[in-house]
Amino acid sequence: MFCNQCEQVAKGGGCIKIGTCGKKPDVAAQQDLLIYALKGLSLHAAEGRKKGVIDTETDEFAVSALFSTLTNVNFDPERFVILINKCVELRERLKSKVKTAGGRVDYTEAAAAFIPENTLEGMVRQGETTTITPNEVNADISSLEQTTLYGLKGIAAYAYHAQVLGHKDDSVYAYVYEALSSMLNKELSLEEWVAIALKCGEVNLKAMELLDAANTGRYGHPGPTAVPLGARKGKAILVSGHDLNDLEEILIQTEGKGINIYTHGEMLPTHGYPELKKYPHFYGHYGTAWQNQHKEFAQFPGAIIMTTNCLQKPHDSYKDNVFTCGLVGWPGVTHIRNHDFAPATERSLELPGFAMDIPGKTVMTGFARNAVMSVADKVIDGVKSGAIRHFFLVGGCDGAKAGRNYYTEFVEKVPKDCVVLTLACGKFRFFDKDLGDIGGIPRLLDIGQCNDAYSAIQIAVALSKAFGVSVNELPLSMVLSWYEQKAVAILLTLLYLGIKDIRLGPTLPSFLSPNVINFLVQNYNIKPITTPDEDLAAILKEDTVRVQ
Ligand code: SF4
Ligand code: SF3
Repeated sequence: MFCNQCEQVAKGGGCIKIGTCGKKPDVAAQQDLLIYALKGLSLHAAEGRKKGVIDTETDEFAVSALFSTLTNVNFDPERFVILINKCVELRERLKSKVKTAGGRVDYTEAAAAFIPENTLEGMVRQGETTTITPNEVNADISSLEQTTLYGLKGIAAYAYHAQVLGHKDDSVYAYVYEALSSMLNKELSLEEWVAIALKCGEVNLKAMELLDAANTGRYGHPGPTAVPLGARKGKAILVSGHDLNDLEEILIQTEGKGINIYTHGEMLPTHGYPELKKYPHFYGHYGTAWQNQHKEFAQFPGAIIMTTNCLQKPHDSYKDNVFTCGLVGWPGVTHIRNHDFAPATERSLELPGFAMDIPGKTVMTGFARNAVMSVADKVIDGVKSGAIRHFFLVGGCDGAKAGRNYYTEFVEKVPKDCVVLTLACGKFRFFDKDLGDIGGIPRLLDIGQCNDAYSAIQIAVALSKAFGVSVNELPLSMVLSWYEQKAVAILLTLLYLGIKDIRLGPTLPSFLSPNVINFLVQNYNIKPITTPDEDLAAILKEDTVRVQ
């Protein structure tokens, strides 16, 4: 196996024996084979678009399949067998439609006509021949191709959540096919790959916009909400991942059953949505970010439902309490089908639940774009009067590496006249800190999940309009942390928008070649994080220069 798609990549720039994430070589090979099959499908789908042939099932399948290969989503080889076979079945159906419409179907690329073996072992062998080899990794074109592939996986995650709620846009699917089929074209130049990678950022903005419209359209705009970190006496279900639709179903199906619903990890911001927080049994938040689940899930006295990433290998002590749904999977863990959460509900009733009320502090969430813009006047006055000196967007993924303490320390050291905006699971390093407020505006504002990056971008754009300057000229700095491929997609979007001076950590992606890194530094002034003191001093000094 060779995988380098996330920040947890093994030393040497690739996981080659087993993933640090727990991904085994058979699953890695199947993921590679699924991507290969999707590239073949994409040739036909791209051609189909030229002839007006669009197959909705194929479009939705393609993004779901891509999402299933994102870090910490599916570890179950049997599920990949189904996905690979389905991919080929849909490809053949599409091919005949394209042929009927007068389109080209005689591609010489092997992926366009690939037939999977009929056993798991056979597919694994086929997959191994499609795996990228380490010596390809540092070539610049290969680096841009990998960046695009990982960005595509991020796009797929957003597009998947949006399409589940009925929000779709053909430009997103069209780009997915265009980019995947480009990976079969070995004639493309470096410049062409730079354009494809930047377009990934543009299309991701669209996918995030779709998701924002899907979530706010269905569940309302999030508003500031206090979320208890303690527990309420009674039976309990813990919901993790990012999918609001799954959470809503769980809330509906547990109504009146005496079960309290708790969020874990990236589900925390869902407490801010009017159409979710109306359920009286939607109680509070339990635990922190994904990498702490072994400890936290073992202690939770109820059923645990993983709606999306980030799943880690469940320990035997709590494996029977874990349920997966959507694209998430782990061998031997019960998978919820057709939104029927009865197995999880039944399990939660067998488990003890919380024996008594456990008091705890509360944290605030729900400062998405609508909530922040509703106090825009106060924010603008605060900046103009000098009460607010600078905004820091400290956002992104969390992970297990010790270097991620940087983000905790950074937030602790942010001067009192500055505001910290945050999103995604990296916030669990500081989410329960009381940073106080500036003239009624909290100094720590939780915009939401990584899936709400669109909201953060809209806030930045609104501020730039209000001050009549570009986003780069605002007293706003982005200090980001990455782990999986949604972060790659978001980063490409920020570059597409021309955002400069991003500080990125805890390390730079291993799939970026030295020349690609140089390109990013020269054109966007991307910087690796250093120390909180050094970075804060540099940012605030730049500010002084700007104000003068
Ligand atoms: Fe390694 Fe990350 Fe790939 Fe898992 S997803 S195998 S940790 S690079
Ligand atoms: Fe976290 Fe997986 Fe990226 Fe959604 S839950 S931000 S890492």
